[in-house]
Amino acid sequence: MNDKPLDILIQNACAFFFPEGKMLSAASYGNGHINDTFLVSLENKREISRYILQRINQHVFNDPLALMENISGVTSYLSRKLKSLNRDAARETLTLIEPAPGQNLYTDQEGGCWRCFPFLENTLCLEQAESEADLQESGRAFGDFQYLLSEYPAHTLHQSIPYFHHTPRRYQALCTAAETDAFGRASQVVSLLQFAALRQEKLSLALHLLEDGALPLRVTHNDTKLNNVLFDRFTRKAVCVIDLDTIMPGLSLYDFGDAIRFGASAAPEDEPDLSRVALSLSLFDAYTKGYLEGLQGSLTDKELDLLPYGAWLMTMECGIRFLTDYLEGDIYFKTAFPGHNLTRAKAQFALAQDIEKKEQEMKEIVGNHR
Ligand code: ADP
Ligand code: GN1
Ligand code: MG
Repeated sequence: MNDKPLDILIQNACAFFFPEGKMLSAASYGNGHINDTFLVSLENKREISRYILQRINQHVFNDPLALMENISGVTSYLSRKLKSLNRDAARETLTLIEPAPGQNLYTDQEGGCWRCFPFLENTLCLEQAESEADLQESGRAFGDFQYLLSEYPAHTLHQSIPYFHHTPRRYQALCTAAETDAFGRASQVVSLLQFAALRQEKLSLALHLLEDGALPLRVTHNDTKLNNVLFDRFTRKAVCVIDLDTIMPGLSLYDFGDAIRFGASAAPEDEPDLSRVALSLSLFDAYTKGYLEGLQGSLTDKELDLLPYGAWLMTMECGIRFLTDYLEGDIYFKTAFPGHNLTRAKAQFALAQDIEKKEQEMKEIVGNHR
């Protein structure tokens, strides 16, 4: 790391979380699109250990205290629950580092907010499933996570991002961004805007069913990408669901759908060659099997019926969000090259189109596992 001020901010954050510790090294880590994540190694009480230190993205999360209250509440609940089931709480849930009770957030001289977790050693974080078993495992982990939280007092959770999966609002934001066209990019994306406009009505279905009481509100993770699960390096079993920033009351369709969007696609979410973008039905099958196993039969018939729709909805929503960010000048998602958000949006819409063609097969697969 060459950035001197950042180096100092990291050292100060380590001094807050480990008043008696000595930082040995720190480096940027992982492929998250939102927070600044660092792997730090430090000596504390004569032992060398590694930690994940994160600077919270305050453009995305504008109430870090509320966000940390959610994470603290959920991780301590999960820890108690796992212990009561004789499971390994130190490994199967994230644990916040607190130098004193309740002190899990450090605010630096610039107003940046930091938190710290033990680095889960001997784990793997996958950007793409290498086998159907990998995806099935991630499904089991997210299903289990939702199951473990099924009695969590949902009303105590803050909305860390209000209207996060309110797809019709996401579509409205896209229309506004296209009308404003602050970066003169709208003319390049006319066919993508048309693609979304043609599907506008179908974007509201899940929320209508929620309003009508046909779908239950649950405690959901809301960001169920494969790289938000850690796998045991030796057994290749999923051990821990991470990235708990968006835990909020939501629909099971969101968690199922987002995981399919990312993990059951034959290509990465930013694949430039659209001929390679397609839903893999074998990966869809594997995830469905694992997810329903983890949930131990707790979904309603209506939720099961709508799982394929959830996959379509989350893929459309993510494409809409990438496209909006492109039109707004790439201010939300981290990007690696100019036009990255546009490439991502094109890939998501291509995937949504393929999902439309495979709806019947997806329904049959869900039918086989219910
Ligand atoms: P973002 O919100 O930016 O996606 P994440 O919380 O998902 O941030 O963290 C980014 C990456 O850091 C993860 O994908 C994973 O590779 C790694 N990571 C996060 N927490 C841990 C942990 N406790 N142990 C090991 N790796 C972790
Ligand atoms: C972001 O934080 P990360 O990289 O796990 C985003 C998700 C998107 C995803 C697209 C808080 O997830 O909603 O689906 O990128 N998280 C937030 O890859 O907006
Ligand atoms: Mg993440």
